[in-house]
Amino acid sequence: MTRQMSGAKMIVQALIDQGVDTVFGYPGGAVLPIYDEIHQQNAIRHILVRHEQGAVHAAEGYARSTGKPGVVIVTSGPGATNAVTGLTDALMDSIPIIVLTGQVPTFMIGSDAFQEADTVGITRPCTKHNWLVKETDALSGVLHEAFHVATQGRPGPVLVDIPKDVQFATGTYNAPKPSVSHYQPKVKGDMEEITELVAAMEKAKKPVFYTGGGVINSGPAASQLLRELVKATGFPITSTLMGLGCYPASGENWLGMLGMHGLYQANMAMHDCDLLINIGARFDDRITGRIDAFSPKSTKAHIDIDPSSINKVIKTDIPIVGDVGHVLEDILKVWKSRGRKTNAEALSKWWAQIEEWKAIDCLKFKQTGKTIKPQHALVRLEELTRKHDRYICTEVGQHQMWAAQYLGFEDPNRWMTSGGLGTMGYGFPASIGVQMAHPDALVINVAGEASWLMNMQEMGTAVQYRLPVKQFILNNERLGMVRQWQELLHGERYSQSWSEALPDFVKLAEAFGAKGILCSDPADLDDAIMEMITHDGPVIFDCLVEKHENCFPMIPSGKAHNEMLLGEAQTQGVIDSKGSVLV
Ligand SMILES: Cc1cc2nc3c(=O)[nH]c(=O)nc-3n(C[C@H](O)[C@H](O)[C@H](O)COP(=O)(O)OP(=O)(O)OC[C@H]3O[C@@H](n4cnc5c(N)ncnc54)[C@H](O)[C@@H]3O)c2cc1C
Ligand SMILES: Cc1ncc(C[n+]2csc(CCOP(=O)(O)OP(=O)(O)O)c2C)c(N)n1
Repeated sequence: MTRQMSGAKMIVQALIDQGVDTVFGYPGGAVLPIYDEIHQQNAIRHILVRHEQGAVHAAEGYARSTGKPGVVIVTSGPGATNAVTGLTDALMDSIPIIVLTGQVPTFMIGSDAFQEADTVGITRPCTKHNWLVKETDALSGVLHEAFHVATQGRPGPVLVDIPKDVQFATGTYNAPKPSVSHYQPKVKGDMEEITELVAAMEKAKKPVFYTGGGVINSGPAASQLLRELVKATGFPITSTLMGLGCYPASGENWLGMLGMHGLYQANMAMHDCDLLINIGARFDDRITGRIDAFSPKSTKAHIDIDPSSINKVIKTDIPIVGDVGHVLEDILKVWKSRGRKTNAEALSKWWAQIEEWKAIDCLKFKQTGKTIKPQHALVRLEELTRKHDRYICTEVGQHQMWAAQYLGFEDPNRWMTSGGLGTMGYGFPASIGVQMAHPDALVINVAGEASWLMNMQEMGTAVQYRLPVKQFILNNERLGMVRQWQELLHGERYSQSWSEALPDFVKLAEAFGAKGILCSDPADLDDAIMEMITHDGPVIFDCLVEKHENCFPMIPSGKAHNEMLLGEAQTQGVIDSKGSVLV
């Protein structure tokens, strides 16, 4: 169906036709025609953030928690440049985002016009694809293509830069048509390679599933198929930070997260396994540690929708390009048709070894004295909230790793964190995006005080839209993760890692018209958390915690999986594969 309308109207129409219900944005001169159209309709809700970085992270939170793309509208120049951190974050973590930027009129491009920036140039390296639209007739086609590119294959951020004269002019609007795009990523895996993997699974003595964000990207059906495969084979399963929830934390075969701050048993299983099955993960350096010592004895299979991910970091023996959901379905079919075989005797020995590793209890800690340990705060938060319809966001630092370790995720899309870019300031706006998508859910952002301050202006957004987001700040008055590295790796020289001149968070909450809660005594913690979750508006929870607590386990960068540092409670030191202290 085609219709004549202005470019600005086309933008709103295309969003409606793409099923968008919410956009996050901030107006300015170069997008005023679009905002004029937004004002005259009710189909799409616009959320006015307080900073464009906040808009993109909110859209990321919306996208990750729903599986639908997030949409952002910002103005030219500073509006676009403020969006760059969010775009890079979404690119690193494969989050589908469509960012629409205003641009100076086409006839002024290149003249150093007011609020002109080379937005497509600046964002080319941090988007999956971007477009500058110079003709109104081309606009609707580009907008539909933008949604297709953002969501198909490996998801990611895209940007459409739209000059103001293109927004004002009248042109032909085309409704979206299925399958007109040239971009058609391969979703079905090659059956020969799938059969090779199944044959390896039948023989494996020490297999492990290493799963990641790709399982979440593939959708809830992929997580169900993964659960079926794990149950059917009895293999142990671990996951990256980005994959938490793809297999339930309460599941029998769960080893916990792996990697730099992963669990002892997960890292040891990765190191000692003979068959490593990577399902939608990308061999990130927080996982591999020292490359030449990474899982040295295993045959490696890698299922990934992005061919460029395969062999990028680690050489793979069985590469399978395809969508996790499709490939898992085929693996199960082939495995069942060949008689559902596994090497049961070897597997039971493998599990016995894993149980020994688990017995080290690498997350053990002692809550003693009058100061709250951050781990204890999270254990109590978990206990008091896990039965709720709960979504967790985080900022970046120690609190993020503790949240990954001590909170349990039973389902996909419940955990929003900045993994690849590690963007302090991500969590608060992300929690706003999540709450917009799930108005009745309990949405908690586990934060460090330093990260949280990076986008604290979004308190205004939370209050304006009555979003009851809970900001659970583990306040150690330190840039904790930086301080930890300085303690362990830089001779305790604490260069610039203090959070000085901190605000009174209770007064800050009140200044915005929200509720503030201060808690410093372990004895008050449960009541204070209950007060937070039962309050029906936004809350800043200032939890004063132990200042010099370190996050363990930790694999120092450049070390191997079996060279983990453990905390005092587990015999601090570097331990070898049998659990004995090396240094
Ligand atoms: C302070 C800090 C500490 C960290 N420590 C750890 C740690 O200890 N452990 C840890 O795990 N991480 C840690 N991280 C996160 C880490 O940096 C990476 O972000 C993370 O490990 C990457 O996860 P992933 O491999 O699952 O990849 P993702 O970034 O989620 O990538 C997903 C992969 O799946 C593919 N894919 C996407 N969609 C599909 C689909 N539909 N089908 C098939 N494939 C698909 C993509 O092409 C990509 O290769 C830390 C981050 C920070 C900030
Ligand atoms: C935007 C940005 N700047 C710097 C860093 C480097 N960095 C990683 S963690 C961290 C400290 C975070 O402190 P806080 O938010 O208080 O959390 P904590 O580690 O204390 O839990 C810093 C500075 C980063 N990840 N992101």
